[in-house]
Amino acid sequence: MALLDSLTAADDLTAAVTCPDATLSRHELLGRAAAVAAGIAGAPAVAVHATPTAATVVAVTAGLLAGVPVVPVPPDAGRLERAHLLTDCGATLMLSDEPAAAGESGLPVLPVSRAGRGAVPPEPPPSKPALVLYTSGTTGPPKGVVISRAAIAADLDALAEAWQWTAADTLVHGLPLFHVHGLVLGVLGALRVGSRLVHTGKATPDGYAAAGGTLYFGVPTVWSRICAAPAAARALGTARLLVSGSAPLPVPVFDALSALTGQAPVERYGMTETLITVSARADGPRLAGHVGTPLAGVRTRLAGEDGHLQVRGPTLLDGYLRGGTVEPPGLAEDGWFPTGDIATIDADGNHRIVGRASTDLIKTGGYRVGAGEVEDALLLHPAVREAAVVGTPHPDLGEQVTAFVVADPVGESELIAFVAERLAAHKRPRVVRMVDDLPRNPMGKVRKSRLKEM
Ligand code: MLC
Ligand code: AMP
Repeated sequence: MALLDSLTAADDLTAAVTCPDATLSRHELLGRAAAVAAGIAGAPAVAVHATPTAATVVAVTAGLLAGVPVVPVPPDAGRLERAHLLTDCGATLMLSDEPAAAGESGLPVLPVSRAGRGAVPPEPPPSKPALVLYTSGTTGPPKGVVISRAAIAADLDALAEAWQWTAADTLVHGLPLFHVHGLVLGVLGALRVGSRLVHTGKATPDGYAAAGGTLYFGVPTVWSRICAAPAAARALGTARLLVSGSAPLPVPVFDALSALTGQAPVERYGMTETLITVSARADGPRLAGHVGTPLAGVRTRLAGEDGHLQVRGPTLLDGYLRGGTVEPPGLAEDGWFPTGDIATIDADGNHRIVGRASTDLIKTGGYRVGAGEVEDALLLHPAVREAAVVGTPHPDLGEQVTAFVVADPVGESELIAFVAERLAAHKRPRVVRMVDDLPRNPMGKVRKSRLKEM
């Protein structure tokens, strides 16, 4: 079924999407998005100032209706990051109700919430790119991952099957609308399945508890905070399914959530490049520390002695955006995508993510942060001579961004603020440690495993 078929078929007047700024019925969402779509038709790509609002839902839907690739831009992206995204992605317009949303890029900003009602255009072909999601690699600035309509449709249908997700559900979450978790699953999933969506603005325990949903999405940090607020956790006991993903859910959080809500969470695993590929099922076992079995249509295998997880199936990216063209991803010789994660698979097919192959990709609060991008930002500071960034264990965030810096006299908070001005908020180091020199191997490469131990 084409990506938007179910949305365009169900043109009803009941509340479909509730965000802190507005509630929209499907009729309102579709009409408004169609009006915006008419204004962007034929654009090479459109940027969206991706605040957690109904305006963002309208803007993204408009891009999908028009068949114009949507590039969600983190609202807190620092100057450097915003400039990189907006030049790299080739967007000629930004959709937002905030006139200043395009920053210094000079892109024209088209408002979305005052749009009237337009006629729904015909569905674009499934092979067309739907989204360009920017995500960090180990080095350099974030890369644009091009994701087709067909990949999204395949992933959402497989998730709906695994989770018994239907139009009778009310989905609740408070995740950012510029990544796979909050946007693809959290918005497009609800629109495709036909379930109501309540976005809580911020992912707080009280917000989740008050929303009265049947299906909840969260990253492990959110679940850990909910467990620390037992009254809120107990209020989720009436929900049908609590889903965790984007980072490892610590076993003590799995256990606490199970005890407080009376049900074990469903864990699932994915990546920007592959969408969600492995998940526990609504009708299957939910094992702490495990992320379940491959979704329908997805195959997985372990390569090499360490158990490098590779995946293949209909949900993979088209490629990375490079210089205006889509460059195919580096696949193993026989077409499998190397995830960079190390995993084990038990006799029943249950997957366990053991860790990442590279120390240069950090997961903090569910956000993926490339060490190289933060190091590059630190090195722009005139006092900084050398910088090495690693993830170190953090009880709330999983990992925290920790920087080791060789520098002329400069305050740690000055360096943190310096990064914050250039990159998104969660990429700021939480800790900066001044050192006389960095541990290096005989080739001169920084020994990051040594830094992690310090
Ligand atoms: C943060 N703060 C700092 C700081 N870092 N202050 C000083 N120095 C630093 N280095 C500030 C923040 O700005 C914030 O301030 C306050 O400290 C608390 O920050 P926080 O602890 O990070 O919490 P919070 O803002 O509440 O966010 C936690 C969170 C968030 C879990 C809600 O991290 C989040 O939404 N994560 C989701 C990421 C996600 O969706 N990933 C999916 C990727 S897709 P203030 O003033 O703002 O309160 C994917 C595929 C898949 O992975 O499998 O799903
Ligand atoms: P991102 O591209 O931001 O989606 O990050 C993808 C990475 O998040 C994966 O490569 C994993 O390292 C990690 N990840 C996602 N879901 C899980 C999970 N359930 N358990 C452990 N790690 C996860």
